[in-house]
Amino acid sequence: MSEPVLLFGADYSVYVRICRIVLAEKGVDYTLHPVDIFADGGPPGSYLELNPFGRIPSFRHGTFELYETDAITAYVNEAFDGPDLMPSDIRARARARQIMRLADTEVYKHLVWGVYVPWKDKGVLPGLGRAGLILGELQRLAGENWLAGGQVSLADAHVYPMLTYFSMVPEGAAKLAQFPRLALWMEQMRELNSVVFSRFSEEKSGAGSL
Ligand SMILES: N[C@@H](CCC(=O)N[C@@H](CS)C(=O)NCC(=O)O)C(=O)O
Repeated sequence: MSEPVLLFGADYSVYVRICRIVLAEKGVDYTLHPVDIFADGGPPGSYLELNPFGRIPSFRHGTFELYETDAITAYVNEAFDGPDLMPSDIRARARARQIMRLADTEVYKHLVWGVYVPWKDKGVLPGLGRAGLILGELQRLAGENWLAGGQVSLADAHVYPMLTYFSMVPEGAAKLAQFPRLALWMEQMRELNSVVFSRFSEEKSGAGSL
């Protein structure tokens, strides 16, 4: 499949970064087409033809268009050569999917929007809420080396950008350190080229913006 691959979104976005990590792990050449959802007046009207909800990312491969990150990453994993980013074992695959949904429903909602965003936007830390529960559960579910087993999977790509923002909050980093296997996994992730190449600007500059 040599049709061009385009990813639409912004490099500050958790969900865009998930796709970028997956594309890089698969070795897929792609162009990141910038779409800023926080621009005055929102994203350009033409973007709504790709995603009528105005959320990022969206994806195009040739003429095939998709939005929703889990659909994009599953498609990329299946449509391109490169390592299979879902475990072959049925139960490990189920675990990967469980972890990804947990990331969407708990990590993104409570640790990114509930902790990082108010801290960054208003300098307010509303409390860590259910961080202990969420991190404990992630650590309990995690495999030996990577989240869903012996190899990097879509689950690793899904969780890492979210926990990166959480760990930019000093109290978040301290909380994460209480879960040593998870903290070790974060360190391991940080070394991957796919993760280095998709770094948030705050990781490079120390500033803060979602
Ligand atoms: N369920 C969507 C969530 C994507 C999402 O929430 N993206 C954020 C940026 S990280 C966004 O576009 N937010 C703007 C909005 O919700 O209006 C997916 O998996 O792609």
